[in-house]
Amino acid sequence: MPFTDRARIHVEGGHGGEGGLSFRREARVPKGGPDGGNGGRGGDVIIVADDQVTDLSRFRHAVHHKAEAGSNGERRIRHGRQGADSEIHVPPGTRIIRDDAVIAEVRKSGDRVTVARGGNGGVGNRVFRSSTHQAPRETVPGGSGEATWLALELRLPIEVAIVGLPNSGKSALLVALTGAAASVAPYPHSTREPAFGPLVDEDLEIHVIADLPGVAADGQQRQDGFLSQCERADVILHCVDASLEEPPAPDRIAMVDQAIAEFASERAQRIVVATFGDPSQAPTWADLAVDSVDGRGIPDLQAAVIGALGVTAR
Ligand SMILES: Nc1nc2c(ncn2[C@@H]2O[C@H](COP(=O)(O)OP(=O)(O)OP(=O)(O)O)[C@@H](O)[C@H]2O)c(=O)[nH]1
Ligand SMILES: [Mg+2]
Repeated sequence: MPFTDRARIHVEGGHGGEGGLSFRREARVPKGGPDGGNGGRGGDVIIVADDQVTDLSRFRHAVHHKAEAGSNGERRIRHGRQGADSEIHVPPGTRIIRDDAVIAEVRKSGDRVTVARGGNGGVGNRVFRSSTHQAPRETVPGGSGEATWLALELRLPIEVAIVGLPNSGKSALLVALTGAAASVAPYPHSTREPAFGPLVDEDLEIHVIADLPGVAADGQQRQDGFLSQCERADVILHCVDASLEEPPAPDRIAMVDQAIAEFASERAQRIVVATFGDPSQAPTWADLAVDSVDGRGIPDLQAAVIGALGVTAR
């Protein structure tokens, strides 16, 4: 299933169990009293962050999530059982949105948010008994569970985002920096999904680098792209093909900067990388030049990324 970072789901708490209507019937007891128990509460729908879940693709087919109903109150003052909660497992970093507003976010594995409460259990006729009202037939029905549509949005916890125009060498750079098995090909849009690779620093800490497809050749954001995933990145590696003359590199840089502006964090450090470049002569518009195919300039870039992460992470 293709990587998916957005979903729409419908959630509904369980219905409350009905209040019981019943009278005690015993041999030789002429007037049995009311003995209907209360209904059980409906279960809640709870969103749970789970690091075993990596994206939201499962919600393409799992749209409706309903918790179990409470069971009905029964004779002999037996109260209904509470309905089981329904847990929806999502990746850490998922935002929960209702009516275009973010209502919650589950950040680390184990975080939980109740998104639809179950209905209250009904009240059985036993409760309505009084000295003047010996044989009540009143009950209160179980309440409906809350129901709503929600949007889910995954923001990956990536530290370094690689962005750039199609065919600018993003995937080749990811491979050179991390050894990831990303698809590298001499035609635009060969990468359809984000690809990830680990960059290991001197303390053997792993930093996740992601190749984010998503800018079209005209600088527009592609609808099927994943540019918004650069939001959490501390470092943005902006690939610019140094072998291309037209449009001029500064114009190409501005196009991509504009496409990521709505997502990139203000504190993110940006490194402009001249790909297809000569590391001994970085162009004036670039911070560094590399050749991702023969690996020249890559160790310097790795050091620059780790240095930048150290500054951002403090
Ligand atoms: N010589 C040289 N070739 C490169 C370099 N970077 C990328 N290439 C080649 O350029 C072509 C495109 O590179 P990709 O890494 O697939 O480009 P991309 O930006 O990921 O492209 P899309 O995913 O299609 O947008 C491939 O054939 C790469 O081998 C580089 O620094 N030097
Ligand atoms: Mg690619």
